Amino acid sequence: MHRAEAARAETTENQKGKFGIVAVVGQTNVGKSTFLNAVLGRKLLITSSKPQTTRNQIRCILTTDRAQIVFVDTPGLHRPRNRLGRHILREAHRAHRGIDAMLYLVEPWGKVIDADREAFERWNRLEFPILLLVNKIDTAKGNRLEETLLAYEATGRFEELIPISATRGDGLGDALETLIGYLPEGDRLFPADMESEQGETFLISELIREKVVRLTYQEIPHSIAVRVKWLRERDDGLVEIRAEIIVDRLSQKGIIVGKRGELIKRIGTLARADIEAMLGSRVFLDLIVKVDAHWTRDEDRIRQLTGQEQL
Ligand SMILES: Nc1nc2c(ncn2[C@@H]2O[C@H](COP(=O)(O)OP(=O)(O)OP(=O)(O)O)[C@@H](O)[C@H]2O)c(=O)[nH]1
Ligand SMILES: [Mg+2]
Repeated sequence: MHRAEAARAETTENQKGKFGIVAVVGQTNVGKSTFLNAVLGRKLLITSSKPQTTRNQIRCILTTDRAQIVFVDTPGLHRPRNRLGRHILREAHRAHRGIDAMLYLVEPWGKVIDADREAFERWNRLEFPILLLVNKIDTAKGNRLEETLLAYEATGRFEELIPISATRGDGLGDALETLIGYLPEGDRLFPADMESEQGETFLISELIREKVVRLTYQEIPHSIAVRVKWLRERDDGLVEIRAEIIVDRLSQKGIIVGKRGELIKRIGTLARADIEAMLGSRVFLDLIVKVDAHWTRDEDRIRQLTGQEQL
């Protein structure tokens, strides 16, 4: 029987749906957020080629005719170099609590990397199934994919090992179907059209942060935060947004503004396009850069500026 037919047959046989909370975990930059955007069919999470793009646990909801899955995107595992890094890592480790399954993402490295071995050593008695997704198979040369699958299988940690490419969309249906098979039966907890547990202002601040992270280098992506100061819908439908890009040091302000204000203008144009797509209305975005000296070293400021309840 064709896979889709089999799935349909199973749905009619088994009327009770599946419900589960699933954490998406792995080293920084392996493509966790890209994978989730692809599965959700919508850009809810920010992504970039720089490490430590995701800073919080972020919950997104996928509802199909067979299942409702609450995916928890997590910050990537990494060796923290400062207080902000340690805060981000703590967020990642919190993701083990109260979940029904875990998707662990790796790249086709050809072996189990040391950082993953260290992560597995921390897992003592995990009471949920873990599925390995080998992402970025479009980049795998020679036998790298097979070697990766064999090496991770040999750790004995995974119920399933599935090759995917989040950017090309390869293997995503397979990954989802296999995952649903491991979820407990249960009723939906959320309305079918609810896609995110995050507030609008958090999503907007993330879209702006994504542009800064993508357009800057070295320490800048790790030194900024974005805060939406206010948001107002005018009678003619235009949404006015005032947001601050917060930097750690005065010297970073000039870099973000750029020569003759060119960089901040580019950040604003790109962010506005994404925010308009998300809100479905025209947006006027006013961005200002503000210095909050050494916020990345102050635990309270870190919590406030990376938090999801900003307004
Ligand atoms: N070639 C290729 N690149 C990918 C694929 N999936 C993700 N990427 C790229 O990998 C980079 C990191 O993607 P993210 O989704 O931000 O990675 P992440 O794991 O969420 O990173 P953190 O949030 O820092 O932990 C981006 O440049 C993506 O475009 C893939 O299947 N193939
Ligand atoms: Mg991410």
